[in-house]
Amino acid sequence: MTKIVILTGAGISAESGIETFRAEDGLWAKHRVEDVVTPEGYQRDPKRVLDFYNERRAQAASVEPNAAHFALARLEAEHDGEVVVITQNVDDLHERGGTQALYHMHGALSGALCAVCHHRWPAPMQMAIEDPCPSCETPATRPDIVWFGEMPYEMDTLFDHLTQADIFVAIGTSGNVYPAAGFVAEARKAGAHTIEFNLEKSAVGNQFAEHRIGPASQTVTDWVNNILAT
Ligand code: BV8
Repeated sequence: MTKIVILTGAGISAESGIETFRAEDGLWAKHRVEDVVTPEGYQRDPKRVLDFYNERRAQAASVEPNAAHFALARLEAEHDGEVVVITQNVDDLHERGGTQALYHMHGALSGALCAVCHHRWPAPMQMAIEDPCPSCETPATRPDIVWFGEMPYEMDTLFDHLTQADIFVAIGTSGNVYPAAGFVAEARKAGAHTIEFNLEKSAVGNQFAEHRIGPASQTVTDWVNNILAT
């Protein structure tokens, strides 16, 4: 019974119409990272940050999961071993594609967090900085998202999954951001077979035993079909 652990990045959502970070026309071409994906940026100009995530929350709500999301849900439903998806993405396309065992290690657009008392609640579609926290009533609302310099969620659990993986797969991630980019090394150390699905080799591509180059909607679907056929 092989356990399969899958890490996904912005590239798995690209064919659904959600821009990635590092493509020429991507998010980092329009916004400075330090302004919108750091706690300092939020302190400096919370409205700019909330607007950035309001825009992405609206975009995510307007697109659909693609064949790669559905293929991963089918793999989880039909594979006889455990399948776990760890996503760096904050959209809800894996959920809407049917994946159950899912970790949003960088948080999710669907979550709101109080920057003062750390209360969490379901995010409204549009966040406003004057929204009072439902718990402490301070107007300090922020998206429940992990910014640079903040600790990704459930890291102990994620490392447990990595050490138990028989197959570790990374789909649509450029391998620039840690600790996610270090997962392949952890999985290899534990003896997993490693496969990278991308349009090109990522920054940690040399650490993978196998590469499937092409659009994830095609390469992931083909991979799942032949895993389930054997
Ligand atoms: C932490 C928020 C510690 C959500 C994000 C020096 C060395 C090592 C590390 C560091 C360092 N200096 C600083 C660090 C730490 C830092 C980091 O890694 N910096 C990098 C830039 C060097 N990391 C952190 O700060 C992390 N926290 O380390 O905490 C700590 C310790 C103790 C106590 C407290 C803290 C937190 C990192 C999380 C930051 N948040 N986003 C959001 O707004 O979305 S990062 C953001 O970029 C995403 O979340 C994602 O994780 C990340 C990478 O993006 P990708 O998903 O890879 O997307 P990208 O566009 O880059 O690539 C897309 C890929 O898809 C491409 O390869 C492309 O070819 C491919 N593709 C495109 N289309 C397709 C496709 N593939 C297949 N099919 C297609 N159709």
